[in-house]
Amino acid sequence: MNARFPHLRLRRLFTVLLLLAGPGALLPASAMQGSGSLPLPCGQYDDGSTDTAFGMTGGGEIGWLHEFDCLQTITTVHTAYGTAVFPGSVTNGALSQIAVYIEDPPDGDPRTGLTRVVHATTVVTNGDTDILNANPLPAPAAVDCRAWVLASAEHAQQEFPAGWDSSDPFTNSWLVGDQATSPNGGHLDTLDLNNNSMPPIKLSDYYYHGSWLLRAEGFVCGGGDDPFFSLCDCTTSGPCGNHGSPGHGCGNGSAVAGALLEPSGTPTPGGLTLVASDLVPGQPGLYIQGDVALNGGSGLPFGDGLRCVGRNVVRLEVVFADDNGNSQTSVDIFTAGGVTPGDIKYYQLWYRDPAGSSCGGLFNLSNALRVHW
Ligand SMILES: [Ca+2]
Ligand SMILES: [Ca+2]
Repeated sequence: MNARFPHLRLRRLFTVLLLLAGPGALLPASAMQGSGSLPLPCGQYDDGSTDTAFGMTGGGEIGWLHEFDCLQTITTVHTAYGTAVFPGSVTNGALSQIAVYIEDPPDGDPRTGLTRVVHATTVVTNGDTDILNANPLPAPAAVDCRAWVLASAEHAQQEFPAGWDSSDPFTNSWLVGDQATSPNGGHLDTLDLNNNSMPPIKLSDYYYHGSWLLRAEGFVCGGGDDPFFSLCDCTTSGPCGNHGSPGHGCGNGSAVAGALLEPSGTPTPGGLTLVASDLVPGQPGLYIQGDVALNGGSGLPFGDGLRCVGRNVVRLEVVFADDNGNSQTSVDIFTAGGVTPGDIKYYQLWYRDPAGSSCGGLFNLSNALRVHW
């Protein structure tokens, strides 16, 4: 069922999985009909209660993954640890990782094509209670409606941190793990999931149908959320250490805070103005529109800043900053951008910085703005 694993490995994995379950807690496949009828909110597959849990026989760090296809931007990941039906399945305070990935091409298989776009470390909290702990991400992940979300926990032998809900027969839940005796020493490589002693495995391949207590929260694709969302700030990613203030682009020669792009008005024909501040006085800037946020909303180094906006880029307008380093658009963005109501577009300002350029790139960029028209 998985040609990538040599036979021995597969047998061992299979054995590991069978031994993993909480003592006596596994349901046979025939008992897994589930309710299956209640529509769940976007970003959630579980019903809030675990029925068993998984861990690795030798201990190490185990990670559990879901794919979500309904969130434009993910801001928070929720997970529970262990299971209420098996006390002692996890240790509070143990290291836990949270990660969000985009997949290209999005084929529903996390063994290929994943790029980690957001990562955080936390600790196991409220173990064995089924309480879903909220982990706000250090930066919102713009995932364009397809993303993989992972949570992990380090654990000892005879512990089972990955809480499993088999009430609903969900079939795309995955596990990955690095065992304590592996070359990585039981530390899960979340950047390259295949670089672990147990690369990603799909639970339904082993006849376990269900989901993790693992949820994602953010801005729903095509939903009635706040039409404006700021992303791609430069608080930790200045190309030469010129990090900006929260919400701003990277520091420039005139403002260490970096340029700030904000909306004014409403996303309607003739109703939206883009407003920028903390620019370089007297210098020109180009307002641009794109269809996607680059690198999952974290941007890519470009000049002294980050390029955040891509695909079908439209040059909206060149505006010179005033003596105070401010500028704003005067064109009708709806028309200039060729927008259709319902579109999601991304905006950014790309401006010159010829005198005091922090990194010598002579140009810089603001944060980006997502607008749901
Ligand atoms: Ca349940
Ligand atoms: Ca893939």
